[in-house]
Amino acid sequence: MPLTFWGERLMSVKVKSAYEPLNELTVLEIVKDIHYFEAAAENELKVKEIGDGNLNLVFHVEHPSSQTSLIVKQALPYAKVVGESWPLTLDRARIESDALLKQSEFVSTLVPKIYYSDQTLAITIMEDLSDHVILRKALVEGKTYRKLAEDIGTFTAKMAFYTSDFYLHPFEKKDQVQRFSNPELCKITEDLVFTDPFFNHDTNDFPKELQSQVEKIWNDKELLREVADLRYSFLTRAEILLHGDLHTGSIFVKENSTKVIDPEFAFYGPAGFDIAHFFANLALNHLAQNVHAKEPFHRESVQGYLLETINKTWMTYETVFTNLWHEHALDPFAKTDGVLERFLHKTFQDAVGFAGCEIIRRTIGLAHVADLDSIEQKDIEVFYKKKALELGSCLIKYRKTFTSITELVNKIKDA
Ligand code: SR1
Ligand code: MG
Repeated sequence: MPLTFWGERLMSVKVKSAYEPLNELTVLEIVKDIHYFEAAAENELKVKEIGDGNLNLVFHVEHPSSQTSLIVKQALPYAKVVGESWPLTLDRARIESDALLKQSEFVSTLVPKIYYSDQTLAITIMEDLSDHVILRKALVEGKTYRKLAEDIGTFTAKMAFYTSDFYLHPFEKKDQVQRFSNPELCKITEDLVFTDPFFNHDTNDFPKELQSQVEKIWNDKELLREVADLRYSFLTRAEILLHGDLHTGSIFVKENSTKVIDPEFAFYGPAGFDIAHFFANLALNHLAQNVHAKEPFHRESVQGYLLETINKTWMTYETVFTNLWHEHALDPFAKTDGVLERFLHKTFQDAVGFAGCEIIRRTIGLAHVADLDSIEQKDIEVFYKKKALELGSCLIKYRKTFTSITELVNKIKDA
């Protein structure tokens, strides 16, 4: 199988002829084969497995004395979070490197650089971002980042516009839909976000103290009808190339820098989905700050920052998308009054509903968030999880009554 290499030193090398899970020794062999580091540095390389996500192996490779480093990410043929009983396609490594390449066309400063990718081994070798921290961890610690809203608003708006039918020729758009067909990873979202939490399913995970709140969700027919609509949108509306998993664990930050990582769930889906996941995870952190931020002044300031980030992200999204539309839209109705506004309005109301689903699944589904799970005192954890379920249900059921970002921000503030 031909290998692909991106970066300053273009080359084609064959590192392994068949898939095998890597370890610290085999990672070293591969890194040496691609000659990323100077030959003299190769005997001094240090390798460490640092993956703490649900699905993949992640190796950090460093040459300490020259302070050069890179990341080797390898997809495992199963979901690490569950084990070998949950097989999972290796094609997600191709999706991830293709999505990173596509994102680097439009938002190059907001994604890691790729140096090399190999479909046989299901690896992507990329820029080391260890001078950044994972946003979720930083937010739990009460840290704030000034550029975050503008960066995520820009990322989501540019990716939405440039990969949509408003910009692309219909043949190109349909080619891209095929290239990013990602059925197995979409199925995870269909099940874990849009199905299992709304039924008595064995993947769900919640404290017994939440049983009656959870049953209320399972029995709320009005809620279930709305979830069914949102789920159907996710299944059928191939509008834009989504990151597909844009929670705060998929974002690296440092002062004045934001990098969106891990687009292995990328696929063509409904435009409101990514921004919804960002909002939902900020909303969960906002709830959790009632516990994590002990000092009232600090709590008020961190929660204010989270709400302002949601507000500013949407305002940036609207502005960036609108400017691109006026400059570059090829759609025959682009200049018809109200067409853009209607698209943005629909995207926003969808986002409110998708955010509700994400909030509920992160509270009672298989994959939780540290923001709420790290609350040490059980009764307090349960109290805020109940609040999360109420907020999520309200966003899903009443999403069509939300007409502005201020209304969403106020709802999260009052949760
Ligand atoms: C089995 S994967 C569980 C979750 O981790 C990923 O980051 C996605 O959010 C997925 O739903
Ligand atoms: Mg991930």
